[in-house]
Amino acid sequence: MLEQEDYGENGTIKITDYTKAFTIAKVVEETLELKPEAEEQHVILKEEKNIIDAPLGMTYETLNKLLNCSQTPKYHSITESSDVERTQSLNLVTDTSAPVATGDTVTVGTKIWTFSVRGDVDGDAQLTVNDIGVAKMHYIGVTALTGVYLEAIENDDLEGISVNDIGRLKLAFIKKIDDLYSDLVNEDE
Ligand SMILES: [Ca+2]
Ligand SMILES: [Ca+2]
Repeated sequence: MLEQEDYGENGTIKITDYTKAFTIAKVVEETLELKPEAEEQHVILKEEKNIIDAPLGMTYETLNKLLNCSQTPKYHSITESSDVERTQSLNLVTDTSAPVATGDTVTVGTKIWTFSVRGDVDGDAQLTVNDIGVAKMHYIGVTALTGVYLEAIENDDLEGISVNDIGRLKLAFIKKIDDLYSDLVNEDE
């Protein structure tokens, strides 16, 4: 804390003690918050996991409008190289009209959040038969998904991957439900 005597006549701070000088150094805030309207658009910030949930098809542009960041956010997407080793790298997003995919990131200063797009389990920004396949492999224990990829399957109110989560992926894929946020419908309809 600075005491009254630390201030000079015209409000300037007299640095007599360097430990005080450090405490008044401006801390660069690196914050990301969601605007109130984000929730109704199914964008959810999972603070403790550094994950942002987004719906299928949402573009970086749209997402960007729902974020309040202390600095200009930068978006990166995973692209796979065409070389034999198929290495993956994160590249700066230049086309903001493209949809966000599971595994993409947003950076504010030095802080990074990763996107999990509900239904996009394999990270290609779409819900295809492959997503259902990857989800099933996880469910039967052949592979173990983690992080944003696991989060992308979670689409009912119960925590943990159940047959219902997989079922809802299928229903959305065959368009029996409008999207992964719809209430369950009668499959016989
Ligand atoms: Ca996908
Ligand atoms: Ca679940």
